[in-house]
Amino acid sequence: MSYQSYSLHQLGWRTTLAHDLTLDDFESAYPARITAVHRDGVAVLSSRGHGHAVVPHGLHADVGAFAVGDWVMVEQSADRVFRRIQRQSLLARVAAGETHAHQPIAANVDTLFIVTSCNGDFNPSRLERYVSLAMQAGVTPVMVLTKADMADDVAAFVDSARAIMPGIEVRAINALDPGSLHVLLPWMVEGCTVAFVGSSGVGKSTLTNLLTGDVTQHTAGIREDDARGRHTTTAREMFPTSHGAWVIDTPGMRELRLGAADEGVAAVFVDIEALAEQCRFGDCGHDGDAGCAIERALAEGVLDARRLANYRKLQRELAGSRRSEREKREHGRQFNAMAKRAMQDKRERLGRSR
Ligand SMILES: Nc1nc2c(ncn2[C@@H]2O[C@H](COP(=O)(O)OP(=O)(O)OP(=O)(O)O)[C@@H](O)[C@H]2O)c(=O)[nH]1
Ligand SMILES: [Mg+2]
Ligand SMILES: [Zn+2]
Repeated sequence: MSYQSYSLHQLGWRTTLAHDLTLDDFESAYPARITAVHRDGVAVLSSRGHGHAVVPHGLHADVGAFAVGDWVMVEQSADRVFRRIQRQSLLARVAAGETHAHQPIAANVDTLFIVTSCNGDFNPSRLERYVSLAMQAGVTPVMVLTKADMADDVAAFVDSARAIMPGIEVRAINALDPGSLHVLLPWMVEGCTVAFVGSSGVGKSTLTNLLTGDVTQHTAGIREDDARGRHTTTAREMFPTSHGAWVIDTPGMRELRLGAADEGVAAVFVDIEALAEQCRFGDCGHDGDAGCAIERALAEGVLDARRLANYRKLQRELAGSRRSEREKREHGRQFNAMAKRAMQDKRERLGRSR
């Protein structure tokens, strides 16, 4: 890895980021970009070069407080994060388990390379989730189909990928061949940030190495029997590329649970949402109701049953996540009310004893 320093422009600074800053911020601190998040602080890059900045306890309280790609202000006098600058975009998922905590994947990303392979990993329902994630965050999704060198019918994979969302960009690639890198170059613009996501073993780190022109990231073969990877990459990290763009490599995901991604899901399933508007009744349940445009499209073969089932599944998940958010808020309200009552009781008791 090189230890050179970068100008703000090279690091991807946008003038809009400064809207969140005051003159005071600039007097005592300087902007830096997070390249990795560690337990005891963050790795940063700035006009001063590479550095490590500790995160004061109060700032770290929130699990998702910092993400790779975040801009932060670092104190001039100490290598300490002063505060985070408002994000332009955030890719986040809901952590596994019952807590529904949001887990950041990467911040300030321009393009999300959604990586899958032309093999058993290819799964349209999972890809619809990834594209929803990008659309929700306002990040451009690009579908990257690796292992094109190993498939008999690459065109069939490309066609299925194109059907995920109208107008989505799809590129098939052999990530082992530096000569095929040109298909990703349109998004490798100076100061822009791209991130790779996808299952383990699809070639995210192989592509990262190709773009950085380095072998910084370890890669490993997949299991022959089921095409599954071995979770080789374990941390998210951002690297410079020879094209001046930034690339974020991430660990392979087992599942992608969406949080409040209503708009993202609606953007991916515009076809189904448009059909629903053509149903005869406004409150159509799309389940045996008369004049249902969705059922008609299914019967005519215009709409794929798998796609509709996934849309319904995602709608149920979104409703679940709205419910859990409401419950969290309600819980907070009950707690506040209880604390207020306790304070009142105490005041009354004190008043009586005087
Ligand atoms: N033939 C072929 N092999 C590939 C291609 N892309 C990746 N591979 C191989 O697939 C295996 C997995 O690649 P990685 O880059 O480690 O995959 P990853 O997505 O980073 O996986 P995790 O870090 O586990 O999430 C390696 O053996 C790569 O050499 C490709 O386009 N063609
Ligand atoms: Mg990897
Ligand atoms: Zn209907």
